Amino acid sequence: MRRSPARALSRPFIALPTALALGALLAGPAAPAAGAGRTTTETTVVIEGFEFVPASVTIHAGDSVRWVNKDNDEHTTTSDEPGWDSGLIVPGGDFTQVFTTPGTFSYHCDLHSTLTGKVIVE
Ligand SMILES: [Cu+2]
Repeated sequence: MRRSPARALSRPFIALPTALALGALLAGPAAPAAGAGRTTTETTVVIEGFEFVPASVTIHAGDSVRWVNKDNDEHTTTSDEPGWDSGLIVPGGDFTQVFTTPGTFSYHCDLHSTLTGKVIVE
């Protein structure tokens, strides 16, 4: 009985970023395209006290999530399914991932199995 207004999103907005994201997945963290001029939202997740805060974020396709490590230990943000892997994020470091495909994406820290979170892309 759930309505899914997300389905109404027009696909032309998703097609190009998807291609870019696929490239990013293959090549690792990609530098943001300079002057791309797309209007997107960036949501910040703080890694603090060995937790992702907030542990669950909801964004729209085309938006990005930026993880900022405020712990004194290294962490990663790594999708449970094949998707993205930040590699080590040093204390004070950050990592940004663009999400172009609607869905629910669970992730974890490769170094600390108790660190888990999810990104819901509408
Ligand atoms: Cu960790």
